Amino acid sequence: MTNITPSKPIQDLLDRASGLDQKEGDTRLKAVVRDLLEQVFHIIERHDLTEDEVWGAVSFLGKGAEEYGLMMPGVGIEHFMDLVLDARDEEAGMGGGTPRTIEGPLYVEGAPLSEGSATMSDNEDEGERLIITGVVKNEAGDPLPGAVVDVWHADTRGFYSHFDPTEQNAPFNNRRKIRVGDDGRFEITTIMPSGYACPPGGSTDTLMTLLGRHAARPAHVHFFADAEGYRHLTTQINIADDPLVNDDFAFGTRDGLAPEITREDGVAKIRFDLELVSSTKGSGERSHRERLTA
Ligand code: MBD
Ligand code: FE
Repeated sequence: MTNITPSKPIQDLLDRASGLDQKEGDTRLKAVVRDLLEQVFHIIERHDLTEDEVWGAVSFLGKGAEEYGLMMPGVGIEHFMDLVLDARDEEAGMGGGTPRTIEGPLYVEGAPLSEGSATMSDNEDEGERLIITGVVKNEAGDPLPGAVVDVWHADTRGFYSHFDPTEQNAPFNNRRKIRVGDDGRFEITTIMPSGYACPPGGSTDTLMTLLGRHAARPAHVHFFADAEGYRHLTTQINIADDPLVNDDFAFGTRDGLAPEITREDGVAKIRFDLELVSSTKGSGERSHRERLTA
């Protein structure tokens, strides 16, 4: 193993490559780019990477670009961001509420809005009927009238509308927004989703295979929750009896996010309350990541 990265010529190279010797440019970005480049240099040396490996990595990252939305959760960065945000909230004395967890890449802006309750399914889907009820409330347990929950999930094959390789999902099938009334309650009538598997042979699937991992998620239902004066919440419930519930390739399962399922007359029922934290106690609005709008 060589170790030239700490040497003066390479440290000078890093300074120049990241524009530290230039007046123009973005100071914060320069600092980040310098650290990033130094890590890359260090990794190349530490693992004795060959030219072919370096260019192979460039090619992989280039071809994989359209799957970065899957790669980020797959390698744990999206979950890590949740843990960082948790730690920042905690540090500021602003912890609590329903745990956040990853959004994933499959949200679509523009779902139909209804009051209090919604039937999610537009497609005929021969699956188990599922009813999810809950209350949007604050830390004191008071309901939050006017709060909006935005819900999305896969169909019984694990496919989402707008991302369905078979194109059988109607636009906004299994995507709804619900505005809650004075009691804070929402009721979702839908069909039990299946877990999600990354496109076979795609970049993420390939990377996971090379890491000796699988590329699948347990069945889950995504939520955004927003109320005036409260911190935005991005979360999910994972279906507790899915075999992958604690083996999610995207690390989305967290304590408190796999609520009990009860079954009555062939209908599965889940109770899931969304507890929001006062935004005078927190940073968070929803991230401005790129999203599909339809
Ligand atoms: C999903 O449905 C998802 O929620 C995540 C995080 C990654 C891939 C597919
Ligand atoms: Fe998902």
